[in-house]
Amino acid sequence: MRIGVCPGSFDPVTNGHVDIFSRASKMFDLVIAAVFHNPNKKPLFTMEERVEMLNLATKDITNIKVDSFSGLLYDYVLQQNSNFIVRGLRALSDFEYEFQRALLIKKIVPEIETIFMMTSNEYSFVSSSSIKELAKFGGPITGLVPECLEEKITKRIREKS
Ligand code: COD
Repeated sequence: MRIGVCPGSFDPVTNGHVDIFSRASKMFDLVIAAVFHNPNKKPLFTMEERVEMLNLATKDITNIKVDSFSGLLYDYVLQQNSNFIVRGLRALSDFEYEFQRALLIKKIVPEIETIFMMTSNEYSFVSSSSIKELAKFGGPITGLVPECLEEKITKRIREKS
């Protein structure tokens, strides 16, 4: 069984993320959307909320599992019996960071391949941080995040601002 792991913070999940999951689901038997628990960061949404939101956002993808992990990504990938990390690429700035990480992981665990998927045109400018900034100042996030989560995301961002 070919398993692809899509790791991220997903704070919050955007349509750019969902687009990557959906396209990856056509390449793998199972896609795992894995939320990283970073003890050094204070996210806008708790781990449980991010997992729940991902479950709602991906309800139409039949071969996806939502999970969370802490520690090193490559350990998690191996624990899941996978050899594939799937990452999305937007701008050149993504490339530099991703390139270094992929090479580092490859050096430590040669059997793990990192696969990069180009962002779709309509989501190339979408990021969790831009959603947070936009909503904070009253901008519209319609079409940038899953419709079923729009209200929850807007409400939380405005409450915390
Ligand atoms: N279009 C396409 N792809 C997108 C878009 C978009 N609009 N927006 C985001 N993406 C992609 C990102 O490029 C990324 O691939 C993925 O979606 C998730 O994005 P984020 O921003 O939610 O998550 P990140 O990039 O902050 O996640 C970082 C990790 C949690 C993966 C990383 O910190 C990690 O692996 N941590 C574990 C510790 C570890 O192993 N460190 C590395 C040692 S080498």
